[in-house]
Amino acid sequence: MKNLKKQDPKIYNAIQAEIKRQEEGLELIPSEIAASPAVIEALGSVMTNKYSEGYPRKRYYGGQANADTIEEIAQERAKKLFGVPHVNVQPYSGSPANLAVYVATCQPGDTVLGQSLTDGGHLTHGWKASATSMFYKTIQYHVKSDGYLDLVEIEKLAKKHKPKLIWVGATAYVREFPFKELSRIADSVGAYLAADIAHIAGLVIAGAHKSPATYAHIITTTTHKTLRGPRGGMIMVTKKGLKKDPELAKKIDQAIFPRLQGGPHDHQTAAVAVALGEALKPEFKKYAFQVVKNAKALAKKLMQRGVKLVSNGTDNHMMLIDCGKGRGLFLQEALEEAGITLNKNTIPSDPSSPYYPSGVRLGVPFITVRKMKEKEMEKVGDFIADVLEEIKDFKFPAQKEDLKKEMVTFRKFIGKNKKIKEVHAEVKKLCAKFPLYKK
Ligand code: DSN
Repeated sequence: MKNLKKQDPKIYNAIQAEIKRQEEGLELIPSEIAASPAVIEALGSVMTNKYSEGYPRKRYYGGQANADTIEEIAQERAKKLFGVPHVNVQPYSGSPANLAVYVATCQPGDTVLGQSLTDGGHLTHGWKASATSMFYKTIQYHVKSDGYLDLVEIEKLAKKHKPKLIWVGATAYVREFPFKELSRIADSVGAYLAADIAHIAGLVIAGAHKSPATYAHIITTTTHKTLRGPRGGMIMVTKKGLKKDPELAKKIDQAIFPRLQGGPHDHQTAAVAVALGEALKPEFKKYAFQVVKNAKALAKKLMQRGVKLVSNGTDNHMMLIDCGKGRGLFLQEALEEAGITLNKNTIPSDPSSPYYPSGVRLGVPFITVRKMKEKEMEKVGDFIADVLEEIKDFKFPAQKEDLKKEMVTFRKFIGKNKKIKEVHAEVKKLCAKFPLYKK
């Protein structure tokens, strides 16, 4: 980065500080991962200079030979990995990809069924704060008290509201998605079934999680989570989707361009192609299965230490800790002080609110890419349990007005706490043994 260093030291220094933060800390946000240096090189390439509105060999600008090559390679690799006949690799990210599914399958005002945000669903699956609920009539389904999807409720809602589109997939769900059951429900009411596998895409292509390819009509994903690519999105149309509507692939492509987006981000497409190339290698399969083994090992350790997990474990790469009413923020901040990054999150039937939720969400893709295994997960589990133990006396105040004062006391406490400092030193020691980019 010699040019950046000379020209813009402020930005250069912030990037260097971020490299240090990622190298020295445990990144446990389940939607994050460390992309490979090859992916980052493609992302930082001159492909960012190009405009390519349209699709390969049908563009609105000249000079497309290389952009076409790149996009076609990305498409071919994705089709092979996911076992689908059609893919669009142009969505800027997951939310625009999901919006394109609405545009392709529904008319404004149509009914759509999706998992409630507070039960782990995504904003774009019809949550009230998302634009999807402004343009469509959105109905939300839930999980049961054991943390598993409530299939009885889903079927009831589908029969009652006759949705045009049903979403399966979530951002904070720790169990396998019942694609087959959801497909039966969607078929029984003539709805499209869209599987949003953003979180688990890497696990799906490796076979570490069931694939929705034979059950859903449409599959969406981001490319930057377990798939280990750059930020981006993809929409796939399955054989089943084309059978339901032979025009579906065309409708999806039109929804992305020209309806929702302009020129694709060619540098992003190049990096997606590189990541998909990596995912075709045998090492990727090993990594994906290790992700699940690591998550299960971490969940086991946490539960042995008395930490309460939603649904008592995990089937995928993530877990949810139930920290008690409104205490998610406390644990997030205390762990950050110890060099461990994760995010506060609602838990099913959360007694608090999305901004002051009662849980935290954590996952292992990032630390698995660093080559940490079950032995290290035991240590990570101890770090988390130790910090949770230190802050056990802090409760979410009964009166919300007292929160500001409580947070001042809490932040002073975690800033000075000896045990948290010790954990931080141990975190740094562990991370130094598993370098990320500094080999
Ligand atoms: N923000 C993503 C996540 O963290 O799961 C979902 O969009």
